Amino acid sequence: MLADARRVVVLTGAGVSAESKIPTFRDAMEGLWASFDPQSLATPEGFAADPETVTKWYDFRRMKCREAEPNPGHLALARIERELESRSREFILLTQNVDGLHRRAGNKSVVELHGSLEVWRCTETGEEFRDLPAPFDTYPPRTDRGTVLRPGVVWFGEMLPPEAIETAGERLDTCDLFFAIGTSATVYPAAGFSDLARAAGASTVEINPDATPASGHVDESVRARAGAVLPEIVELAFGAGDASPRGGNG
Ligand code: BV8
Repeated sequence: MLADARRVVVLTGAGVSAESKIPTFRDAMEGLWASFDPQSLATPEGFAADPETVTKWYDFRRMKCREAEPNPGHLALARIERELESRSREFILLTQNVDGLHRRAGNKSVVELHGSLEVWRCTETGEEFRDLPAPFDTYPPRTDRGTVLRPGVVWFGEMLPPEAIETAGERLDTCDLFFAIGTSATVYPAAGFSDLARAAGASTVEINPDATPASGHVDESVRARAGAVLPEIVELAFGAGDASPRGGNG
């Protein structure tokens, strides 16, 4: 299917980064965070109630992501983009992950549906800042004007960036092959993307060691780890080739 596809859409979730030792959303509550519920930390209400704890949690995750490296699953997705591009075919990667690893692995056509840990936004002006020194020295972090910075991620109950939704909708409506990789298919609107792709007539494939609510709706449900099976899929489709990282330091 991949060798013949002309318009590919890939959706990824935290499971793709699990093999880079980045805890998935639920595991992120390890250790000192165990006493907090992610739904309370990843919401505007949680931030308003306790900006110090919420920004500490995000800065802790930002540090973990900077220490992490792309894994074979990330590198295989970067090769898929290169191989399709060299054949003048369409590829887009819609990620729910906020860890920046897809760009570091070399993917260029990436839509960060839920924002990024590297982006911090002024709560007064909305101005965005990237590549701020990590870790912050005070919580919540502030601009040099003293205004509070929030993580540039999409919290539960917040709208996704309109341009991300628009791009995702356009690509899902015209794709002929859709992958959902490493996502629990529980968070909307991304959880509904496999149904949109199917309605557009695309072949749909899920890659996840566990079953998810989407497993019964896709054409192929591959019970495997992304880092193990994606390199095999790429070799089958495009032959042996190099999967060395080409990305900038994101
Ligand atoms: C929205 C960024 C319109 C932040 C995230 C009631 C009130 C309010 C809202 C709602 C409501 N009911 C429903 C909603 C909508 C809500 C929603 O869907 N809630 C769910 C819980 C029911 N959605 C929203 O609020 C979205 N906005 O809808 O706006 C609106 C506005 C107001 C009111 C209503 C609607 C915004 C959603 C974005 C939230 N932000 N992330 C941060 O990261 O801190 S979501 C976050 O959790 C992740 O991005 C991810 O998407 C999600 C789940 O995280 P994980 O479980 O860790 O990861 P994942 O799901 O990907 O699961 C891991 C999978 O990998 C597992 O299946 C595992 O088996 C697999 N795996 C493990 N190892 C591997 C592997 N797979 C492959 N290989 C491996 N090695």
